[in-house]
Amino acid sequence: MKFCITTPIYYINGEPHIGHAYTSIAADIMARFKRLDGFDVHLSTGTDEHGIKVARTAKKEHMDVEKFSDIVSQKFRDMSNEINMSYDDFVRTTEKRHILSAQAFWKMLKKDDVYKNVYSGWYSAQDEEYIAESDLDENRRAPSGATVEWMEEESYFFRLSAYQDKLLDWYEKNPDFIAPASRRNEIISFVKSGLRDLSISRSQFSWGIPVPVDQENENKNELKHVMYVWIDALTNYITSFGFPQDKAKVSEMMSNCTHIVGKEIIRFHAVYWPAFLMSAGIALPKRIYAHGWWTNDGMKMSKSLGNVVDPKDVIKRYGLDTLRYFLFREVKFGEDGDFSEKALQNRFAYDLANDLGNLIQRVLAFIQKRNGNFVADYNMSDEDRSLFENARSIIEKMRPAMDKQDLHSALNTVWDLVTEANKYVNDMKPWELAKTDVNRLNIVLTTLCEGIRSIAFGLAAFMPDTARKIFDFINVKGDRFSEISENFTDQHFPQPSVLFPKER
Ligand code: ME8
Repeated sequence: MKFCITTPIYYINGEPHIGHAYTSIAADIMARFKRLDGFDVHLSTGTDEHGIKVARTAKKEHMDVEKFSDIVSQKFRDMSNEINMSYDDFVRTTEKRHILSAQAFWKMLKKDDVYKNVYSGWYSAQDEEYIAESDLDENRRAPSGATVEWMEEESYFFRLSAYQDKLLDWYEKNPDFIAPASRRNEIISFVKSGLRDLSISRSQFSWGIPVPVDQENENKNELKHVMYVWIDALTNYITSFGFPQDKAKVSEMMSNCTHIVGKEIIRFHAVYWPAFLMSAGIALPKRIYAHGWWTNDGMKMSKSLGNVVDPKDVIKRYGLDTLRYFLFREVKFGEDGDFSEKALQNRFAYDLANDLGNLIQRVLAFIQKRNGNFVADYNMSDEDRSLFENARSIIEKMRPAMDKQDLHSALNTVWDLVTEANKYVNDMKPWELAKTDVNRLNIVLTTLCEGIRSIAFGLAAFMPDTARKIFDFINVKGDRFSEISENFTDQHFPQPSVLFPKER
């Protein structure tokens, strides 16, 4: 079974920060979970490099825009590696394969849907978005707070107005297409309020993909257009699926594809993109999930305020898996969150070092005291069965939550098992059984090892390094959830190391 998942491709006008890392880690967790569950996964990410915003930033830095793109795009690739993102593809919109793909896509739009006219109106370069007069605030700024500039130029238009009913029909027939529900409602009322045709090319600057019909008319001395940066950017998803080569494969991948985006760009993904795809005759994605926004100590993160959280910094001080855990345990995925050092410290000390770290240490160090030899025994009593069964069914419990992108509930399920296992150690007192009843001791340790293995599988998508260490402590390969149902046999465990050392 195919499972495709994407992140937005990030603008390269600034450095990567915790917000970008958040989306990329979320998509990575979903991709890893599905791989462990036996799916054929394709995870794509990348950088959005064209448009007036990037061209102006490069100019401000006195750099050639191509060179500038290479440097900043590389920083996003570095970030993807630093957060241990298991991407299968990294698309740059300046790559030849993408330019060809975007041009082929343009040509597939229904002829009637594209026409030339003059655009006049407001444009926010910061958002790379056309802003309707009625959407300007009292200071005549875009809803995002960005300044707008008047634009008047010849432009190609996409007949978005013709897609209003088709889109509403699609949303109704596919109730899971947009999530969470609040975003779905927001999009439905936006579309119901009426759709205006969308300007899809720019003629006053050149940092973009040439509109193919214009390129073909080169000799005829026509005004040249480049594609509007959003039609260029959205096409990246099918570029990654091999468009325009094998169109059947692209449609198959699209219909198994989930786009993960921040809530501020849901309209582009849930309105414009499906309309473009309908026009081009390519399958729509399966689902679009919009998550919330992170602030820093209650303030919007911005370069000018100097309060942007750098993931590298957090990783250096607390470790990568602490960051990956914190982001999805602290805040329900889909809602806004506030980043605070104190909250991060608490999660590290209580959940990770104390609950999880101690459980692993106390059980596995105990087995070490017995020379690391572990004799499995499955003659369990009712009191052992409860933990054993919860351990064996952990993935079944996580699956429905993961399928709804409810990462928070899935992670809570793992923590319930951590709590249950800790309580079981306290109740069963293996250190006493060692003196009185070695048979019972073997059963208790077997039950605990089952618990630990399941916890590691539950965490494997969220905290891959930590899970790997735990798997190594208990001789488990850890590359498929199906391993959970294998019985432990008699074996020798290596010395476990401390998972979350207090001093870093
Ligand atoms: O919008 N909290 O790129 P972008 C949570 N190029 N997520 C955040 C965040 C925050 N504070 N800040 C950024 C673009 N993000 C376009 C996308 S896709 C075809 C083109 C994340 O660099 C979140 O996923 O502005 C958001 O949607 C994305 O970064 C915006 O990245």
